Amino acid sequence: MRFLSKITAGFFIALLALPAFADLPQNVPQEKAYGFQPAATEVARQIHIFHNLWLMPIITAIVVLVTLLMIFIFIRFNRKANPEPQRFSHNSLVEVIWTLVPVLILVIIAVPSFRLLYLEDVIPEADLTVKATGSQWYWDYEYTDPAGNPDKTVSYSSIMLEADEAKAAGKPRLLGVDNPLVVPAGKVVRVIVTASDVMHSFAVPAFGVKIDAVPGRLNETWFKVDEPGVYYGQCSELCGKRHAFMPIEVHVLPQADYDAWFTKTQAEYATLHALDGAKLALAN
Ligand SMILES: [Cu+2]
Repeated sequence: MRFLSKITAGFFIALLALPAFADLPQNVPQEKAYGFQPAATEVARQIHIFHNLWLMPIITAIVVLVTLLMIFIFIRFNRKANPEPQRFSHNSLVEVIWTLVPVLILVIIAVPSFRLLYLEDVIPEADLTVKATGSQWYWDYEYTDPAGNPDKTVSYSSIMLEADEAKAAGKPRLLGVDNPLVVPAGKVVRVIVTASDVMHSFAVPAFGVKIDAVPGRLNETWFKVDEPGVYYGQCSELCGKRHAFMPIEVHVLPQADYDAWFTKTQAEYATLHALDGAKLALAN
């Protein structure tokens, strides 16, 4: 009985911790924190509402109910209190109830869940398309143009900074990269995701985005971030020994800054490509 009361007490103390699901103040994971990072997109906000205000109360109520029933049974029907057990094994009414009630609960969960999946899956008309390719162990980003205009495309690799480099750059360890993904604020960004070698997963928690990167296959998702800022994500599909070291860093800039970045980056990389080409020509 003492053991039981300890478990029960532990359970209720754990319940007290539940209201701590408030959003965290920054865009990076916090020391000793749990719960979600602050939502930066409408999709993430809806995911948080679904989890915090819908799923959590339902599962908490179920856990509390089952715990109370268990405690009641332990007290009321133990060998001392109830030395002569009943011999029946079926009760149709009870069986109908314990089948129908869970079905009803699942339907109550399913309806907003499908609504949310629809919101994530149906991409609004995109202002910008970026292709993210996962490779062991970094990401390639490719800005594509639906009209096929080469002046509007640029591609580069995004590789994690080592601890000392990250410190020097003022970026968080294991999350900062050399060339982040850069997108404009307030615009619908469509992300096409694939992989070059094994499966990876493109995930940015603050955006509510997590989608598998599968070799030979294109997956797509989207996000629209209202507030400019720096957001971090990580590969979320176990992909080899450096799986933990291929983070995703996203800079969301006001449109004018984004345009300036794009022009600058394009010029810079075009020069690099030209240099590479010249080197190749010399080598041959
Ligand atoms: Cu991975």
